[in-house]
Amino acid sequence: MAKASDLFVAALEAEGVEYIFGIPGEENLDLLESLRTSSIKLLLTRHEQAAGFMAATCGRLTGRAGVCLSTLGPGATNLVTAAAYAQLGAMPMLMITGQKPIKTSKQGHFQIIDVVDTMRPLTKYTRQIVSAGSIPARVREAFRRAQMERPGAVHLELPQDIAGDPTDAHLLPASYSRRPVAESKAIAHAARTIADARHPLLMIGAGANRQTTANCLRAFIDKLGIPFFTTQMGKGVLDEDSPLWLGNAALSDHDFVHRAIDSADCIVNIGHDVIEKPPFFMREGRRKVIHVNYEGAEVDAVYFPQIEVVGDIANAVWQLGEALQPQAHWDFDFFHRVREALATNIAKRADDDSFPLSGPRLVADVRRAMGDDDIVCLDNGLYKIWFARNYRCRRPNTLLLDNALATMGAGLPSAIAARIVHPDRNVLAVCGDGGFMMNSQELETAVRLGIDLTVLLLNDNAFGMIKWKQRHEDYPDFGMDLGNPDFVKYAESYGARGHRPASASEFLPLLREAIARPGIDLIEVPIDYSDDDRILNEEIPAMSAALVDA
Ligand SMILES: Cc1ncc(C[n+]2csc(CCOP(=O)(O)OP(=O)(O)O)c2C)c(N)n1
Repeated sequence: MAKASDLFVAALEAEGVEYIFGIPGEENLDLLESLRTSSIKLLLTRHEQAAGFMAATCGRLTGRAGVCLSTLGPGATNLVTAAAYAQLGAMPMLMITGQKPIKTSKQGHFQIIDVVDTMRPLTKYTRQIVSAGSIPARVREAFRRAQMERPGAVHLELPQDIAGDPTDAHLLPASYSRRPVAESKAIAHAARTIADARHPLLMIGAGANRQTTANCLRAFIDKLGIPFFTTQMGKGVLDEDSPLWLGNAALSDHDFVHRAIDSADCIVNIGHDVIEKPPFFMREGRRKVIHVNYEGAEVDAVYFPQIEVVGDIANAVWQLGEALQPQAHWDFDFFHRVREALATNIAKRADDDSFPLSGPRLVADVRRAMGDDDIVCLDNGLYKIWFARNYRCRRPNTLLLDNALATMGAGLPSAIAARIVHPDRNVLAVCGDGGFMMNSQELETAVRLGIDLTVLLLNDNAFGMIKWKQRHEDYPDFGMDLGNPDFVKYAESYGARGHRPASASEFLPLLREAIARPGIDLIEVPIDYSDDDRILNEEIPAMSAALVDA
């Protein structure tokens, strides 16, 4: 007979779990003891929310469920935002929570909330383990659900008394399974529609960044020469230095890329996830939208594709590539003019030496400092628009941003997780002063774990993104300004290094040194968003309109 918690941990090992992020409570003590002697590393964090963000990011980068742990009640409710983050962002993640004994308990209702039901709208699967014998099936099913398309969050509650029970149950082997592929008539119909179009365009979405679709997509565009743009979470699937890259749909409308979208008569949406902010507005009429994804399109007022190709994305792209030849009547001239205009526009502000730093200069310098495989992890703030728009990714999943829950507070935890998954790559967290302070305590986690990391802290002493929207909507300035600690001293108090450049030209050398140095460096960069509204809402729309009129 084995102890239930030992069997539980053996089941996690069999699923390939290498580490668990979290904070235990007394209800997890059996599980903790079983972990102590296992191959799995327990990585303590300073807040369960951060543990969840880390686990979700591990899932996002590996395709295998990242695992986090908390106690019952307050620990479990602290996981709620991370559950939503994983669920909306399609990141495979397992949350394990403890619970008071369920057979007899001397503690009444102390600390008890219904965690299983709390997690129901935020997960694909949430179960209490009611007997030791059910552990193998529950754990296997949790991983299967978390990892299958569309991936997301799952939750298992292991009550204290069940964890200590004896059991003779055996683990269940994983099944061999392949994703279904798109049916040949759907492929033929889509291929005919693309071939018949005059200005076809590809859109690469979040789903294409999950599985290995990059090789098939590269072969597809190399053969056919069809230009592409991306959603925020589709960035990096294809090299954005490609002459076929037309930009990112980071803004809602009127950027250069939207002029290309407006003139396309067929858009092939590869891996579009409706959870992302709509990358373009649908139009009734002649323009055809083809949905290529693991699942059918969820139709709503902002998304109603006419053709659906449902099945494994890489296979669908390969089949489409086989079925198509470049067509003499395809006309991409306007798209190429859009690309040149965007490139000129991005280059124009890349050396802006105003200080506090501007968003475009910041992004240009980060790109100069980071290698092709290095990873930038964004928190959530106004700078996200500049990164999505101006940062050209060269490899899949090298700009981790959240255009799904779009939560603040995930920048630093996701960067810690990215470095754990990829210790051979440089990792940079980019946070606003607002978002950073939501999980800044994880600097201690990073220092304790000996993680090499650079943190860019963009300081405008405000909730800049909302301040921008407030100003744009002509409200008076109210409720947005913050006081802040001395971030250099704050970093130093954790045992990290703190820096603050005094001019635009000091920033890049400082960043390069920080990236090259082991340990943790925090660079506080004063940032100026005061011109962003004019640039994003007046200058760019006017310039892109001129392109159409030309
Ligand atoms: C957890 C959470 N709370 C509130 C918001 C709403 N929100 C979005 S961006 C933002 C301001 C972010 O400020 P900061 O991190 O300083 O970045 P900045 O925009 O100033 O660069 C707020 C409050 C959110 N997305 N997530």
